[in-house]
Amino acid sequence: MPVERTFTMLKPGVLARRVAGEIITRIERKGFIIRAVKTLRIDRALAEAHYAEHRGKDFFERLVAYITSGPVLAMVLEGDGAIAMLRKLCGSTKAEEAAPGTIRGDYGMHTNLNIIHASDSPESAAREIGLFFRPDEILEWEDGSHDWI
Ligand code: 3AN
Repeated sequence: MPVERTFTMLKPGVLARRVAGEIITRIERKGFIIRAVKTLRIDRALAEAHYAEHRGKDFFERLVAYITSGPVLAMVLEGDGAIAMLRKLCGSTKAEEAAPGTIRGDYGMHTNLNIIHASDSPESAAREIGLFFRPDEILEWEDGSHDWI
């Protein structure tokens, strides 16, 4: 699998519920390396840019209202096949379909309030990383663990 970067965001509620550490632990334990991390409060313009593909859908306004309702924790993750791997770790979009053991399956009852975003393609990952991080905020270093992760 090629080494990829992906974008993830722990959505509002995660910091308030004090579960950010648990979720980051799952991500790290799987083998992803954190290349960048920040907390921020998303404004409407960034929310609309991030979710541009959903503009016009019936849940768009609720989605923007939710994502701007409190601070989020954004990260750039790297790993072999990272984009598909993280989607698998997150589980299905619909709360009732997200399997137990996945992040969405274990941390939420409502699709419109799901707690994690993960890029769905290399194009989305590049676009989303660019929306949230400057190049100099993404750290490059060799941690020496590639053979065993
Ligand atoms: P994913 O986040 O799994 O890529 P998308 O891109 O289809 O799923 O949807 C983006 C976000 O919009 C979801 N994470 C979820 O919070 C919300 N969402 C998606 N579909 C619905 C829906 N039918 N009703 C309410 N909210 C939805």
